[in-house]
This record gives sequence, structure tokens and C-alpha cells, in this order.
Amino acid sequence: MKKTILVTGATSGFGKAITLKFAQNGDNLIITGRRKELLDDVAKELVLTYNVEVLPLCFDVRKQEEVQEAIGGLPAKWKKIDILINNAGLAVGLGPIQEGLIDDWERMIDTNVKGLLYMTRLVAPLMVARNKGHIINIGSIAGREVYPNGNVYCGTKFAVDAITKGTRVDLLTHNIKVTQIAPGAAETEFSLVRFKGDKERADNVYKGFTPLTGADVAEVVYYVTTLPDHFNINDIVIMPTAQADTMHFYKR
Ligand code: NDP
Ligand code: 8X3
Repeated sequence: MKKTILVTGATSGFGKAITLKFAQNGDNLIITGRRKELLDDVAKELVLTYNVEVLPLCFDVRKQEEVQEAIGGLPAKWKKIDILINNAGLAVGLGPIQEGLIDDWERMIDTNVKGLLYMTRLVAPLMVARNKGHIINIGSIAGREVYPNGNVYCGTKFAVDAITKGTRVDLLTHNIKVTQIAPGAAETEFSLVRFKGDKERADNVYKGFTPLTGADVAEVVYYVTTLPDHFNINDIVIMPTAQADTMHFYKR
């Protein structure tokens, strides 16, 4: 049966790969992001290639009024969201706490924590009303272990870990699955954003080993949605084979 999937941050990286994966399987998609042109391109590609229905919603997850307008204003048929994938997120900067830029911190906290909460607050009641649904939060290995200079980004992903667990407990009696997927290093726009457009520095992160791709992450996201009703994967850490934890890489 066709499902309706809402993916935040579908203009690049994991989110874009996740939308492709679900579209290949015939599901309808609500896709979000701030970059309207890219969002519309993704929507067009999905409709033309896979003949699915796609609703692009351009908004900033940090802005509660925009989230409210977008989700509150969904036409009735699009309100039947089967799966919410809270993927939109970012790291900004990599430096010691005593030199941190408050604006970078706020961007990360507002996007990775508050944005995820705003989305969940509006979509979870729609699932509760239908007594079904699946919320998938994209965490990170950075939400399991801190690493030097990762301070606030790690903090936001530890928060995603805690919020995911709390969400699962609260939605338990509403038949809603809650899953966290926590990837290690994956080559997307992530490092380019973290290093504020410094491509050389971003490319360097992935030199000497094979990182995960958006498609790898999308495979796992899709997989956790294919299990029988009685069976949920609560939590999963996925890594490049060449990465043991946040600090240990086998680079050649
Ligand atoms: P990308 O930078 O490629 O994608 C991030 C996506 O998030 C974009 O589509 C971007 O869209 C969207 N986004 C960012 N800020 C906002 C905002 N304020 N409002 C709406 N959308 C926003 O990175 P990834 O695909 O790698 O990252 C996806 C998630 O995976 C993030 O939560 C990240 O923390 C996490 N992660 C990444 C890892 C990696 O190594 N790449 C590993 C582990 C977790 P737009 O700019 O158009 O708004
Ligand atoms: C992204 C992975 O280790 O760069 O969440 O923080 S890491």
C-alpha cells in the first residue's frame, strides 16, 4: 500500500536520497527544505521519474510560525502522514568551547533540537489521531560520543538521542513506532556547511577512506519501515567500515 512520507531536509544529502528511495517504492512524499529551487527540482524529478505525488514545502524548521503554517495548513489527504523523518540538521563550526561562536551554537540548537521538536509536536498528534505512524529521527555517532571541538553539535545530537527515547515512551500507547538512526561519517553537504563553504577543508574530511553515502543511509531508513507491525528497530548506529568511533579511522 502507498504510504505518505514526510522528509525534512530533502534538498541534499540523506534527505534527498531518502526521498528517492521511498519514491522508487511508489510512496507519496512531503518534502521540505529552505532552498526552494532545489526543493522544486527534487519534487520534479520524483514526479517525472517515479510517478508519485509530491508536496514540496519550503520553510525553515527553526521558525515555529513557518512550521505551524506549513504543517497546520496541509490539505486533509496530506495530513495522513505514515512516516515522519526528522532529518534536517547541520553542524556549524568545529572549535573549542571557549572560542565558540554563539551564532553557530544557536543555528545548531535551533535546527537540530528545536526544529525537530516543532515538527514532532505538529505531526505526532496527526499520528495519535490515526493510532498509527512511525517517527524516524536522524541522530549521529556524535550523539553517542563527544569528540574534540564537537561540543555543541555533539550536544544537539545527544539531545536527539534523549528526545527520541522520550518520544517513544510517550507514544507507546498510541501504536507509533519511534526509531533513531545514528550514522558515522557520510559524504554529503554536511562538512561544506560545517566549514562554511571551505570546500578543500570539507573534502579533506573524507580523504583516505570510503565514507557512507546518502544512499547507504536511505537503505537503512527504508529498511526500518518495512518490518511487521509488531516489530520495531528502536535504535541503530551505522558506520563506514573504516570508522570505529568518532576518533578512530583507518585511513590509507
Ligand atoms: P546536508 O547538508 O547534505 O543536508 C542537510 C539538509 O538539512 C538539507 O536538505 C538542508 O536543506 C536541511 N536543513 C538544514 N537547516 C535547515 C533548516 N533550518 N530548515 C530546513 N531545512 C534545513 O547534510 P546531511 O544529509 O549529511 O545531514 C542530514 C542529517 O544527518 C543532519 O541532521 C546531520 O546532522 C545528520 N548526520 C550527518 C552525518 C554526516 O556525516 N553527513 C552523520 C550523522 C548524522 P536547506 O539547506 O535547503 O534548508
Ligand atoms: C556527523 C558525524 O562525527 O562528523 O554527525 O559528527 S560527525
